[in-house]
Amino acid sequence: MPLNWKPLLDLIHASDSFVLTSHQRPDCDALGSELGLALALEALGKRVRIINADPTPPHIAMIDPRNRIEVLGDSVTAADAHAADVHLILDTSAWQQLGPMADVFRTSPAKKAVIDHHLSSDDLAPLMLKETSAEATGRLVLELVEALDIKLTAEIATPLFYAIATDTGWFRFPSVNAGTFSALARLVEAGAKPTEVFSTLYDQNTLARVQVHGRVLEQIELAADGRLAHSAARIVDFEATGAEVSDTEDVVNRLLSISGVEVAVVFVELGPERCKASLRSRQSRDVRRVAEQFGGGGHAQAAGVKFDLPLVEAQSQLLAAVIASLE
Ligand SMILES: [Mn+2]
Repeated sequence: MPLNWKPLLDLIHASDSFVLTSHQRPDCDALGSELGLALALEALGKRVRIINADPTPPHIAMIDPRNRIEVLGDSVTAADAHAADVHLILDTSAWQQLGPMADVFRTSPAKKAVIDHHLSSDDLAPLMLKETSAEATGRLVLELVEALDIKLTAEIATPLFYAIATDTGWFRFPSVNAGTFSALARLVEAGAKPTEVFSTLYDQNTLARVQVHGRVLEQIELAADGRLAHSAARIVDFEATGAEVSDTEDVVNRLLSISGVEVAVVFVELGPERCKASLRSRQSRDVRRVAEQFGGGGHAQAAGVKFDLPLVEAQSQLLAAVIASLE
């Protein structure tokens, strides 16, 4: 990848203290990039704090075994962040995604740089190290660590493995190439353990979660000649299983795995006149446009809508719009 790391290497070598930040609702690429880079900079004798706007979600907390990521407003203030020589933003280049850290960053007297792979881009800092073809920010951090000539340890390699594995959907997204596997090989040689990473991420379901998925899968209906699959999790399903609404998060992807299905929708009943819907689609279809008709939004292949309507009413309106979009 043709990024010129020299200006950032110079900045790093000339500085002593660093604050690393990423986007709100941080994912494994955000957190893994922060942790990998923090440990690498510490290997150079630098002082590093990781300060995010949001806490690490509990289901990925094991990426940070020493619990060193701080949350703005909890143990750390804007003034603490301003005390650093350098402020680095990882895995976003949009002011909006920084939440309350945006103001901290804007008003900081620190030198600033961004390392990111997203398309959307504000001019956050004079030093923007962006490579939109990179499969993960973790991949760019690995390149930086190697450019700094720091020995990869298991501690540095493991969070970077989390970052690349999750941002590539475990090595299957179109961004993946031979270079991805060569980077992963270096991380595994350094001590990252794919089996352990996978297991800490995906073998942590509760019985209730698996059971509520079962109820959603049992009720799948096909429409539009098998091109639309839809189902619902009702209040009664939550009561029967003891599952939480958040337990239904990814079940919609199972509906999309049915051969011939182009759009999948899972409704979740939240109350007598309140529900939401998750939409997923294959690349030929854009579900964001359908979601936007009802005030929702998201991405072309993954969108969501909230309704202040009874479940049956929301179902008939949204499914009619999806079917119309398939014509
Ligand atoms: Mn990312």
